[in-house]
Amino acid sequence: MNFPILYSFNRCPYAIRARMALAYAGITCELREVALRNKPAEMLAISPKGTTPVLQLLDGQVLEESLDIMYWAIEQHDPAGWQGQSGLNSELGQNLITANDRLFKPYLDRYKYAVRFPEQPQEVYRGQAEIYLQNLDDLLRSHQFLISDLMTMADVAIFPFVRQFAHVDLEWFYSTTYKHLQAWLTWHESSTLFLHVMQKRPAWRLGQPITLQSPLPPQNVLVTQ
Ligand SMILES: N[C@@H](CCC(=O)N[C@@H](CS)C(=O)NCC(=O)O)C(=O)O
Repeated sequence: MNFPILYSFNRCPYAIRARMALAYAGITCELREVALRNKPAEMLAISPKGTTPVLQLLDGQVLEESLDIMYWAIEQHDPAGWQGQSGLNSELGQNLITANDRLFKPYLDRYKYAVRFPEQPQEVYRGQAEIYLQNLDDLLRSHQFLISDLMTMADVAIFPFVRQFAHVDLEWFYSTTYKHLQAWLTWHESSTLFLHVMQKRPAWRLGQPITLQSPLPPQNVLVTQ
């Protein structure tokens, strides 16, 4: 094996943030696109919990949480300072990511798959998620990105989830007063980095030719706005 292997699902927000961090950090990896309904035995053998993304490193170590993959990637190389000025443990960044993963994501799931949660109308779930979105919009009022005018890990870790939320009802999202959040989302969705990691790949099968995810060219890494 010449490259770390990433088991990934194209539109999974956790996998998107992992792929973005790897491409940003200049890491080439073998990309194995997974069909969630038919997970490859090779992935389940190294990560029985069966979620994407999973990264198998060259020394055999397995990272099976998207944030661990992001941390590992930017510890290897952090060309535009995603760790932020206060380092990896920027308290605000950490808190925002934790709130995204633990509070916002469950509401997002209920909003997106409201038919599976008939206890409340869809708008109720949307309203619960909006408390978090309002907080992001307030932060983006004062600077271009969540923590400052520079992009950090928090922006990348959170953006795929806001994207998923917006796409449930794009017309509604763009009709709201979250103007800063809308601009931030549009910026990320059209960024070279995002488009780079969203290239479609056929589902992986053992024995097929290897598909690589290449690093983002250095000239694109440093563009922040
Ligand atoms: N905590 C995990 C969550 C990953 C996750 O839940 N991924 C979803 C896809 S977006 C998944 O694989 N779900 C399993 C399934 O649908 O079978 C991480 O951060 O990597």
